[in-house]
Amino acid sequence: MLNVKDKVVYQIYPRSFMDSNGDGFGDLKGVTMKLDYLQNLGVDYLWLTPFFISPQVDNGYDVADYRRIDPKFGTMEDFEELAEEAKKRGIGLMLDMVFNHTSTEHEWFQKALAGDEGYMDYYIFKESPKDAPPTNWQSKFGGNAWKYVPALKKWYLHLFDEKQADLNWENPKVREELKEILRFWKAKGVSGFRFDVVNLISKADFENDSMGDGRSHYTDGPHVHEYLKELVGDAGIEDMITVGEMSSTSLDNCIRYSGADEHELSMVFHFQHLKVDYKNGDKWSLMAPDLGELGRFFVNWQEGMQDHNAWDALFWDNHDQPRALSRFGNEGEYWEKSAKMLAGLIHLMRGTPYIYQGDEIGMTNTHFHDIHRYRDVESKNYFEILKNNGLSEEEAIAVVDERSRDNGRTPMQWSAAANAGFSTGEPWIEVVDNFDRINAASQVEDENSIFSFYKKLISLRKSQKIISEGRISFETDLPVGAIGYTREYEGKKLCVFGNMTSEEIAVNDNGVLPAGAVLSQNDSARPDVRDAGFALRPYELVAVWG
Ligand code: TEU
Repeated sequence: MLNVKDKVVYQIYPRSFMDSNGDGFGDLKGVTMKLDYLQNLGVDYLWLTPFFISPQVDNGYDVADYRRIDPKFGTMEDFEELAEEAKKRGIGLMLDMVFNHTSTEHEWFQKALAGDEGYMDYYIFKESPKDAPPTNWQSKFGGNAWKYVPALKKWYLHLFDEKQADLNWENPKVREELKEILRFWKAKGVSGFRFDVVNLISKADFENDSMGDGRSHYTDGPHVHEYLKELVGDAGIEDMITVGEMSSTSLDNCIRYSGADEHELSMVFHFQHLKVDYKNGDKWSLMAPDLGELGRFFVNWQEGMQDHNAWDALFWDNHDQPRALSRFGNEGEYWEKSAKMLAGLIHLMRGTPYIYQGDEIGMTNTHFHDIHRYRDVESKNYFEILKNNGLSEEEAIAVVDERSRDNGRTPMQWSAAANAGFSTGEPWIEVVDNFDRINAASQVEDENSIFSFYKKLISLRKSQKIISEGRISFETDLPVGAIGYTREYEGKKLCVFGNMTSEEIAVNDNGVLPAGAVLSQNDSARPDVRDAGFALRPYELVAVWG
């Protein structure tokens, strides 16, 4: 298997990254225009979220043709140019494969709708009276997960939007089709793949869920490991970089998805750390982050994955998440410090770090406060659901402001120019109004900027094997709000502490800190950190080598 331990991936949401033709919509040529910026940052791979033909009901996660490029994003020539130019700069491309479902506009689904039984078997159609869906499962975007088709007198399953129909992986023909798609893109020279919600592909049964929303019936299902091994093996992608997005998964399953000897994936995304501010586990119920829970998550998963030689993707943000800086950091007084602390905390851990576009310059949530300024299907659905559940407009929008996926989807803030330098036209979604202060142009040359701190973290991973290869063990007796761990490699040590609060936190380390270099957010030495019992300043990150 490919060694991914010293690699860093940068995630691009193309529609919001850079618009080359002024239509307000980011495109592939826009990505090519920014390759020098990405090379300067020092990343190894770009994960591009879907740019395939799609009605864009779920921003491209509803694919209608996996081999063709949506004209909104450009052409196949644009893609080839991007791949070639990236390669010249030592950067590989990872494509996003949405294989749990297709758009209902996909040719396969259209044939199914026309009554072609072969293609009906590509999806999950069930019989049930027209007023009684086959099960009580809930769609992840709200409402029942089944849609009735009168002409067929059948229901089809959609775990996401009703325009996203779940594929039937039990059908070997479906699995063959998907392998062919991987072979197609491999032949185009891509370096790897990200697999969307890939732990949902094997449905256990189609029974009512008496306890919950249905997820126990299809999450990490009975054949998922078998199907993944088959897909990866047959498509010949075992030596490529691969990452699976795992929804509501377990440590045991992640150990299998990414275990060194399992022949499934290079690594996994999982989300337990991004649910620590969900009240009673409900994304749409606000609560301050439970930092004790966050600390326990890191201990259990980092050490648990290590114990079984499995590998994590390290990330705070992606296109489905509010900005971690707004969520766990501080947008005001400690904007810069908390952005750097959050970055350092995960970049020095065991796993492969992912940077989501804009994190490297400290981008924040939208603060739109008006449902009409939001674009995401999930945000719009839940705004209505919250109101139906009795919340006032004001209360509902306050929740959407905190939790909307659009928080991570606003245009990349390149400069203080109009539309943050993203587009000369009107952007498909508004730019956050802090772009005059928070933008790439003001940071690239500044050696104390957030951007430069990310650059340093990336180059450290490449020069210090203790970061890419070292063992990790966590300090479990720190006060809540502080996270601390030690990496060890060939007799050397690296101790890392982060303060996730705006209060000082006393760390009693009994003088065990090693006597080497110190990294802190301002790169100014902190000689006092080696005193037994030093105080971590608000949002401070301290890393000490020995
Ligand atoms: O997301 C999967 C997923 O379940 C969550 O990230 C979800 O969007 C969120 O928790 C809802 O609260 C993936 C993609 O990343 C996302 O953009 C797609 O909408 C989704 O799959 C369907 O393809």
